[in-house]
Amino acid sequence: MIRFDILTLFPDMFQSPLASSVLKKAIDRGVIKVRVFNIRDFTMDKHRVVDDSPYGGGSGMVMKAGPIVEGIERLKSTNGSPRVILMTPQGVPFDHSQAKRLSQYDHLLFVCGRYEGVDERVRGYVDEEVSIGDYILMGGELAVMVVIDAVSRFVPGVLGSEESVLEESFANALLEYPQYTRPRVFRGKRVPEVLISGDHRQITHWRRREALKRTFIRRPDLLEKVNLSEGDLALLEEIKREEREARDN
Ligand code: 6GU
Repeated sequence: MIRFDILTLFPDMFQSPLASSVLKKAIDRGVIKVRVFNIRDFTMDKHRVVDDSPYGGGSGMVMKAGPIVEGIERLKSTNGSPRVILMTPQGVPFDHSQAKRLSQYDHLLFVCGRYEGVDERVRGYVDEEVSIGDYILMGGELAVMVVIDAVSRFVPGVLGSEESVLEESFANALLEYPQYTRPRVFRGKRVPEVLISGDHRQITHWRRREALKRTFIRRPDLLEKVNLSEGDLALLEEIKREEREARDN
């Protein structure tokens, strides 16, 4: 079981992603628990102000430290010791290994930044900062959903055992091989013969080759990090030769 708590100015954004598909089932089964808290509920002033203009001038608004820190401290005092994560484009890039690492905690508390940022003094109350890529989102809300989805895949009981094995594929750092289902011919395009052959050794070989080929063409950077077998390296040489020939023709 893993618990995800979220501090956000927009709790509504979390309703439908958590009410669908695998995450909903995991929540229903009690394997993951998600609670969403409105930062505005931790304000102390009459007008429940959560942001203000930046000292030193400039455009936009900055999220005030007070309500965020109050929220973090209140959730800590009532809920043990969550790992506190600030969602920001300035954070550590999120990837497969980060997802696996975060899944080892039993309690994560995400703080969603909005607007032009949060008061710098919030940083003293967070354990780490996470970004989901090199682009700017309106806020951390969608990024938190991405992180919860990817982390949950590593939590025992969220996926079926077959899917869990599949999860190894990115650790194995290759892109997936092409998949097909019925019909055998779709608008003139046939399913590769080998997949209907019933020859499982051939199918495994074909899939490995296609995975290597797809990775070589689309994400050659991934091949740098992966440990390839002698057989894989031989296939890769074949693939490279084919690609060269295709280009030269
Ligand atoms: Cl975590 N937040 C925002 N606002 N933008 C992002 C991001 C996070 N990760 C990538 N872009």
